Amino acid sequence: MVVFDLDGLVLDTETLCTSVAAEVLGKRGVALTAAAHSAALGRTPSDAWAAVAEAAGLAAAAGPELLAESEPLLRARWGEARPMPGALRLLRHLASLGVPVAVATSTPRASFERKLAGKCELRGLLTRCGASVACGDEVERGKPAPDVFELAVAKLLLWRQRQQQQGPEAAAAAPGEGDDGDDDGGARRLAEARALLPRAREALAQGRVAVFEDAPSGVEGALAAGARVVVVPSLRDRGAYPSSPSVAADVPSLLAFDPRCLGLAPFDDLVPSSSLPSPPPAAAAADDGAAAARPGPPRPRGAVPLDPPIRIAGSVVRGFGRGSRELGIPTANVDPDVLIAALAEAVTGVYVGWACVVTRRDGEPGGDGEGGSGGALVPRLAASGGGVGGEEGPGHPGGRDGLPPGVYPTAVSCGYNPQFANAARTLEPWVLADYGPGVEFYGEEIRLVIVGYLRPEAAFVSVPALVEQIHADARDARRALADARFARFAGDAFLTAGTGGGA
Ligand code: RBF
Ligand code: MG
Repeated sequence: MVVFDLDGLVLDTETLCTSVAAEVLGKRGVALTAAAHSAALGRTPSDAWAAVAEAAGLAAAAGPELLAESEPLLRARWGEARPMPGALRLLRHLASLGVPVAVATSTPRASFERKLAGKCELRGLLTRCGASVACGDEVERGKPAPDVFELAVAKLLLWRQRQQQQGPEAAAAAPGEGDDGDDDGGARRLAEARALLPRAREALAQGRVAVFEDAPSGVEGALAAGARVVVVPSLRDRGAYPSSPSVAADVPSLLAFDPRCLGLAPFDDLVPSSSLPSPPPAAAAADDGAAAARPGPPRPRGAVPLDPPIRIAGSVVRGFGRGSRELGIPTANVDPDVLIAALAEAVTGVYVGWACVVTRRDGEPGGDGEGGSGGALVPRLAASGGGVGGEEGPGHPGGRDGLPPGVYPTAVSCGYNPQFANAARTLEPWVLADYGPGVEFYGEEIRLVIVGYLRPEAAFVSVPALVEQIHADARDARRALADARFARFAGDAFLTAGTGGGA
């Protein structure tokens, strides 16, 4: 049995919560500090706002006020929350294996419904076992108490009991299996599930339940319930997470999770990348220390397909200047504000994708990437040679500085560059083309369709070892992008359309 947390693990609600929290705190002249964020993560809304109020040094009464003020703002925006990368893939895999899944969330039932409204496949996968969803308003104590995890398991046991009594079809279609805890059927089912709590605790104690969590309070609750825990941290502060032998895996992204660590069949969707031997192992991985200390089974060489791919457009900003000067790897750093809006703070890793650079034709110097303002945006090629399958070679018309237009294979690094312990997250596409000297993208708009995940970010024994790994990533990117599953995205309308409207 596998139990999923929702917020920050399956759904990117973090970005929304952070923006609304900043808004309501801002009115009081207070900023959302890392400590407040960390204290609130994973908790029920009233616990979360109480923690934020306390961390911000506000009066105790501010907690309920902040809750009341934020609730309508969030309610209107839950639909915007996107699935976290790798969540659908994992849920599809578990469904194909017939592994029962449940949800244990701090969110109240009504918010759960709003967050998943319109996300039919995700909702279907999360609720396929008789809607075994335990919500924050169905238990006395929220996380870090174990209650909501125990209730989720009890709901799964109830589903299984019904299946055995009535056969699978009847259990799936049983009346009263709606999710609404308010109607009589829902209330009766909740009572029936509660009656199974002792058996749920037994199953947990026997190690038959794995929980996926992103928040320290959730990890604590899952461990207290006796579950094996897969930690996919939303916070960079490793010290915030309890450690325990019951932590089955600690991965920076669901995309890096290998089901074999729970004794399940591996994924079979990897797009083959480099045929070369694996690069030298990382000495340490600052952004996933626990995972590095406990290496799992060897990772197969290949890229994990992102479905849907991640589409990002933004202006190119100056990075640390390290890329080209120190490493010989000229990355075209994307505007950090675009990155913050597009991908949850916790999303990091090395990816492969397609890129094109878009130039303003009407003499607009590009500036701050206000896509759509000013003159027409014309896709052009970033550099010469090495285009799609080598077809965009010399002689292709257009572009300035002799750089023909086109779409290029790209290796993308997203994260905190643990080798250099950066404080801020960067999105650094390395457009794989033959750069002439002095080619600059600064101020221009880059469009990216990120289609595959290669590996977690890491720190290496030395900078040359990092550079060697980055070159291996580039080879992996070229090889994987030649596969039909990735190659087709070179023609993605997001890249080829001539108008703005990116980010
Ligand atoms: N930086 C790291 O600290 N760890 C990495 O694992 C890492 N992987 C990268 C992979 C690729 C394909 C690229 C283009 C960059 C990577 N970087 C990584 C970022 C690199 O450190 C960065 O480009 C320079 O520090 C310049 O800012
Ligand atoms: Mg969470």
